Amino acid sequence: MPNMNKSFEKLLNLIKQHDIIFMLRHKIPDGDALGSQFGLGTWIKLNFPNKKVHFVGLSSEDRLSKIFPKSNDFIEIKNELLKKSMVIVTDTANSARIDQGTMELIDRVKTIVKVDHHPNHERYAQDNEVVFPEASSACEIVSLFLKHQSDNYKTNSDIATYLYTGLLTDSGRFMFPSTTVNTYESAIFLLENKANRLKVHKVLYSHPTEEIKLINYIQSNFSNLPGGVAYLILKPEIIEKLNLNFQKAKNFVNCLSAFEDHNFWSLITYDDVESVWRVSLRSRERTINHIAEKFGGGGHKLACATKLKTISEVMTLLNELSEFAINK
Ligand SMILES: [Mn+2]
Repeated sequence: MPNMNKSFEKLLNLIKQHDIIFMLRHKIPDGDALGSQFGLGTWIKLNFPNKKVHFVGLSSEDRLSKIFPKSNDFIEIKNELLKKSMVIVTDTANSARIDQGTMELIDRVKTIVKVDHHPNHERYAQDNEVVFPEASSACEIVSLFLKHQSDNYKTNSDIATYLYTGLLTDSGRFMFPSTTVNTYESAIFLLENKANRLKVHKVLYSHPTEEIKLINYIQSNFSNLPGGVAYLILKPEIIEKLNLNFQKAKNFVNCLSAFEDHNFWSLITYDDVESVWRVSLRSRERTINHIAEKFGGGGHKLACATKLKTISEVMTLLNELSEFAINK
């Protein structure tokens, strides 16, 4: 990837220059957000034991908490200390998505760094960017960074396990088209450093009964639109009946990918916190994030999302996706 080594050198120098480092990630964190946050932060702690590293974010009790330690709410520290500290935000394209972080905070710290693989629309870290949209995951970028430094710095089994988790989830077990030689190289490096594969696989790929029931429900009740578009509007009462919540439920969008006729698929869940319908969109091959963007959302070329107020807006989007699907 272009300029990767140069960015890596810059990141290492920035880490060396700061004694207080806050690791941040996006809201409702997935395996990649947590993996990159804890992977990089734990590596800094291991190799620079005199530095203070804080892991910031709202903790939640879900399956991923079997792999990752707890995060802390933002610790209010004195302004003069804040002025000397650095914030590293991983896996987060825009500042509004930062968990527990605001632009106000960012303005108060000395340095802010962005480590990310989303399209770089908002340059909230200005020149301090380690951003490679070609990478399958933020964990891939962090893994390659650690590998690049491996002659002089250590990586341990915990760090490798955190990063391996995000590498698997964001690449769909190496099956998404974003998977490249770099993804496998990262995996080799993490396995060499004793990533705990059995633990990660058990947490990620065996499910509690209610989740299996949800997968069965989604796979049995979706609708189709012309062009190979499959979708399901998941009513809140279904999620409730299964004792799940929308945050968990929306992660199951990809169970619609198992059908060979589906070129595009979408799972729509009701977010009762923000009172909006969350629309997750996926595509097997063709770029669709312009459609999410047109409806106020965004994301990756083949995996993107938006939030809409009404079902009729959702249907407008899905019909537009179907139009797009028909017109090759
Ligand atoms: Mn990611």
